[in-house]
Amino acid sequence: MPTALITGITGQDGSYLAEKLLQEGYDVVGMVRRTSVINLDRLQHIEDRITLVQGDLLDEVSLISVLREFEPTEIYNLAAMSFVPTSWQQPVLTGEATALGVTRMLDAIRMTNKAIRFYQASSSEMFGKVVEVPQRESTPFHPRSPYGVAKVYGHWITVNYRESYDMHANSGILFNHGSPRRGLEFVERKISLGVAAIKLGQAQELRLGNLEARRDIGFAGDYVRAMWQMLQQDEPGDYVIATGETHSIREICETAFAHVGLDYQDYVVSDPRFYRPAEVDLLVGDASRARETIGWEPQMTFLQLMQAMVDADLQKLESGVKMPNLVEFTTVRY
Ligand code: NAP
Ligand code: G4F
Repeated sequence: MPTALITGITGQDGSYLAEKLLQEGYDVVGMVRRTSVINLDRLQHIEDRITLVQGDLLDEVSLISVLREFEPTEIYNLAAMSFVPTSWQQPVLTGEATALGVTRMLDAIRMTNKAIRFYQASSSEMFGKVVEVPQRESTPFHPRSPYGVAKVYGHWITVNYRESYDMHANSGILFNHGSPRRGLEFVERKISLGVAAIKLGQAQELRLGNLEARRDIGFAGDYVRAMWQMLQQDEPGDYVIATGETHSIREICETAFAHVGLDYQDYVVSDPRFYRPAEVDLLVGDASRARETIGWEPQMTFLQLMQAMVDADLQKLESGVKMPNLVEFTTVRY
């Protein structure tokens, strides 16, 4: 059986990708960083079918030893400091993990086995202050946060290792994608959870930042399929993965509240504490290359995604799960 290594396996995408690779018949190895509490919530249902190993993108020695021990044929580098607001508070850490971490992994591959196929989790945040609409692979980058800058570095170092060392190094430029497993602080999950809490009488309002920003949002399960498809091609490349539709945060609220029969205007409060020092106003991707070259298409619509997320959060809260206070937890002091 082929072996695939996933960094960031404890994250949203890591869990969906692990499921996909198991279905495709891989031995799945997941790299997990050391934490004082082991958090494998997203992997509970497949924990006995995967191998977990300690390692950290900040530590190249750990990467080399994981590669030597497990000899993967494919590596999916999903690990990163992935929350944009935190990147202003922790810009150096963001650069170490999200940017230099990519070099550490690419170099570990170069030193152990150059034939390993590599996927880098690049981001539409690289387009930032967009210079064309929709954004495609050729659109110039203008990142608007330390996170976006770090992802631009990760993208270009991937391209450089491909060109310098003839490696099968791929950059997937993925637009926003959520799911019921999305981190609680990202806007579509914060909204689905807020709607569920309000519907059940556990909250009275939902405090958000800029409601006018627009995002192209798909389902994580569809997006991890694209990652796998990229590594099955004879030639490596860069691909935009997006739905081609864009929705404002206000529309996300409208959709999610309407699903439980409520009007968002009665509950949503725009709170300056959630505004960013520099905003990415409009993201909408053109995934034509992915459609034509690797045959990728999204399957879940925006409406289906938001409804599934609200339903999952209703179920979670009804079952008595306690959620953290998102206002205190994610308000960022710049
Ligand atoms: P996520 O849920 O935040 O998961 C991030 C993962 O990275 C977690 O497993 C985390 O481990 C791990 N990690 C962080 N720092 C690490 C380090 N120094 N060493 C090893 N592991 C580390 O993110 P996601 O939504 O699944 O996204 C996956 C990747 O795609 C990220 O690189 C993200 O930047 C990128 N991306 C995401 C989207 C999106 O909309 N979801 C779009 C474009 C690109 P812990 O569990 O220990 O924290
Ligand atoms: O959900 P967000 O925090 O996601 P953002 O910044 O677009 O980044 C996500 O997508 C990227 C791909 O484009 C990934 F690379 C990255 O790792 C991450 O997954 O914010 C989305 C928008 C922003 O414009 C923000 O200003 O929602 C706006 N927003 C309004 N109120 C809010 C809130 N965002 C958050 N997180 N919380 C709010 O209360």
